[in-house]
Amino acid sequence: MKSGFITFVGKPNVGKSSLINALVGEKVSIVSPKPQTTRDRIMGILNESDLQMIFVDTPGIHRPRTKLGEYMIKCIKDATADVDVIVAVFDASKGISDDDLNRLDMYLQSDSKVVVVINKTDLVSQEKIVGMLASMSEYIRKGVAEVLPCSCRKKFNIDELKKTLASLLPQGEKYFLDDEISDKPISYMINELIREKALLLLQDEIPHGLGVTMQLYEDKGKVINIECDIICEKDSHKRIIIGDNGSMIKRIGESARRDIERLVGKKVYLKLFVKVRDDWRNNNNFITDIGYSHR
Ligand SMILES: Nc1nc2c(ncn2[C@@H]2O[C@H](COP(=O)(O)OP(=O)(O)OP(=O)(O)O)[C@@H](O)[C@H]2O)c(=O)[nH]1
Ligand SMILES: [Mg+2]
Repeated sequence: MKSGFITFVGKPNVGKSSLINALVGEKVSIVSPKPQTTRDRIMGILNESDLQMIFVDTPGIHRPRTKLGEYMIKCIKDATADVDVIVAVFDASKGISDDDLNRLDMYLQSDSKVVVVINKTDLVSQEKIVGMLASMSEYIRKGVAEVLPCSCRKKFNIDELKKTLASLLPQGEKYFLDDEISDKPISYMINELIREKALLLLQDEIPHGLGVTMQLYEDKGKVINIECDIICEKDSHKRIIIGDNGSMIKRIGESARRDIERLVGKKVYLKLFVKVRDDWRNNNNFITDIGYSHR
């Protein structure tokens, strides 16, 4: 039996959450084209008869400007300490910066094994990929266990990545029960799905300031009644989220409900409300209330 923790790190939007969802085969972490979609440490668990892989998703590395941002950076630090493998993810279309390389050196100084994934290879030429792989050869000498080009979009090398990561795990017993796919409760996953739909449907200036809290979860047997608040920071945002005659909130709700029904395996009645909470991302108590806390 092999088991262990594998943390994915990298800049915002490189595809960390997409890779973890592809490896687990379920949507455990939300995905959007907007940077800083993931705000927390989220575990996605893959079980096989003789193997348990615990993939740890993290927020994208950025310079924090709010208390929530500081929490996100702390998540990355906590999630890279004492894990079996650190997977440094890069976006092939963006290249690898000196900053990225400094961080890679830092991971190599830890006790964790280090794997490099160059994701989104579908966006660049074969030549560019070959060049990036060549530039990584020095890091193989420095101790990087493997450098893998991947594409979530084309499902390229995902199985190869899984095999590589499994081979790096130590012998050990399972940490989670076989039917668990995440360390987060169902309410957290539902709130996140609603946030994902809002991120996908709303304009650029609003999404960073959005939060979702659950007010009601009532399992009536065949159906589940759920009520959630979408929290934003300005009245003008509230108007946009609601939309003309409630059209936008309706779209967010319908799209979220479909995903939630898939997750819970039952019919769902979802009611959404929009609330304004001035500068909530700088209010530590509210950040904890909204579910961003793993201590
Ligand atoms: N073309 C292409 N797009 C991809 C690939 N993998 C992910 N994406 C897209 O890239 C965007 C960001 O993906 P995420 O998985 O949310 O990225 P992330 O690194 O988790 O981002 P943060 O949580 O913000 O740090 C989404 O629009 C994905 O659909 C890929 O292999 N190719
Ligand atoms: Mg993410």
